[in-house]
Amino acid sequence: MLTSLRRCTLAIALAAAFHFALLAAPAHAQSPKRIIIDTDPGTDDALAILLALNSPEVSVEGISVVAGNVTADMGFDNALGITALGGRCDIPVAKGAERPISRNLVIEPFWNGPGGLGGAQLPAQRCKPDARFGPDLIIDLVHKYPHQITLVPVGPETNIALAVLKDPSIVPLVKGVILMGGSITGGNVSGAAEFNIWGDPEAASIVFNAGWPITMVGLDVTEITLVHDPDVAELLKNAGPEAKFAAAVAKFQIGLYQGSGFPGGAIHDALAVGGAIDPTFLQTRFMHVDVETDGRYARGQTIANRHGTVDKNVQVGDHWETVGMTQVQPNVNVAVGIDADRFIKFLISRLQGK
Ligand SMILES: [Ca+2]
Repeated sequence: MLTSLRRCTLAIALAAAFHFALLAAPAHAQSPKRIIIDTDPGTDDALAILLALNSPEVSVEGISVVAGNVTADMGFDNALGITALGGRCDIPVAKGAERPISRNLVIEPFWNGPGGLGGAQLPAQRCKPDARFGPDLIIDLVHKYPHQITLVPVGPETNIALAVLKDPSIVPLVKGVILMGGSITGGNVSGAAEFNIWGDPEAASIVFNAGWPITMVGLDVTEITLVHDPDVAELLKNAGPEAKFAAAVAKFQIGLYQGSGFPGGAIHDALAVGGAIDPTFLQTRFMHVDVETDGRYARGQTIANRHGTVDKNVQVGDHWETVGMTQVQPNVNVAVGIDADRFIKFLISRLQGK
């Protein structure tokens, strides 16, 4: 009895030591996680891209641009400028879908300001564009690095859905998807829906039902993770070109959101990249999430099933009766909590640039 107890204690101690060693190892000591950013830059997109470019834990293998916050043309030009600013013209940047799959395009000059970047000025230089169509770049890279690519969509899901429709064989070859979009506690473009999902709900439905591991970083966490004036001041200390640009974007976000009743500026997309870099920023819950594509009031809502069941009803004579419950399978890790202060400190330190 004592012997087996000692063995058990030793096993637990060894397991704990191993676990601690894993936790203690800096993330960048392991090989970088390969990511593709699918983006509509876009103010917060710009910060998300710069965060990734300044983070050794991830290797940005490609950037695909989608229409959303701004037109695909404007987003493409911005993406080529942001990668130039980050000194990373080795990264392929490809233009993708110019409109949603079956909806009119709605862009957001109100929320993204002049140039789609809140008036922040990019240097004049641009990287050379990749000639491929955005979804084709995604397909090529997933086949080049099977089981290694994490997709980080931070705009409407159009490019990702088109890639899945064109080549479904990529689905089991993708390591995971961590997307900015959705909400389970109310929307921002409507009472129900968040912009990226609302913009192309049919595409989002394809992505959510594809069968790959998904983490949804939605308004539930992005609206409580805000930058403030002292963060801008911190960025401007000994600022190089990247930090000056990031500070201008952050300042725009603060003004914009404070005008909407928030105590600081949201930087939504940066959280998806942050979650790819270090998943411990987020607390998640595995739930079944459906995307509303037919809604009268709820177009683009991401509807999470808290209990993992729906009622089972059968017809009895002229009416129906609930006779039990049917299980639904979870498909999405929903971010329900965030270590906001730690993330903002991390973000600002990385945006200080090289
Ligand atoms: Ca975006």
